[in-house]
Amino acid sequence: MNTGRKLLLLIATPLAMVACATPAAAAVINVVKTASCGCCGKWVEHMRKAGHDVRVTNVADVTPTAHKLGVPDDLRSCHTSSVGGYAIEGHVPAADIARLLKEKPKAAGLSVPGMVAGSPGMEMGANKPAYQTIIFTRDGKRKVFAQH
Ligand SMILES: [Cu+2]
Repeated sequence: MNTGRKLLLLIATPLAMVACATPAAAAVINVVKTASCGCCGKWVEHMRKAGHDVRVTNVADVTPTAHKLGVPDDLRSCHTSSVGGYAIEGHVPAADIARLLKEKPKAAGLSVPGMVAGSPGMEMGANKPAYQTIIFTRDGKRKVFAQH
């Protein structure tokens, strides 16, 4: 290898590493789930693939965390996360979270209520019913944030 190429590699390699480690939407996401929840783990993988720093805490019961973060009971799912001061309930797609963090609306968080087939972490082949991501506030207001 000639000196010129070596030099180029020395410069290019750290740049490439920085580009991989810090995508634009990278954030710290704290996930609270039960140890036995398989689809929760798959959602964690989905978020990690999107470049986020996902930190998982396993608990016996997710409900106290969901209540603390202001998730209404009828919008509950299998796991509760927090990112940038927002609650993220259930299998919310990474793209919705990126938009939330960019737009920073006045809200408590996002939810994909229940366990919708076809949402990230709930892939079931061709079974992909339409579903909505709901945005909600602490005082009980909610509306559709995204249609999938
Ligand atoms: Cu789930």
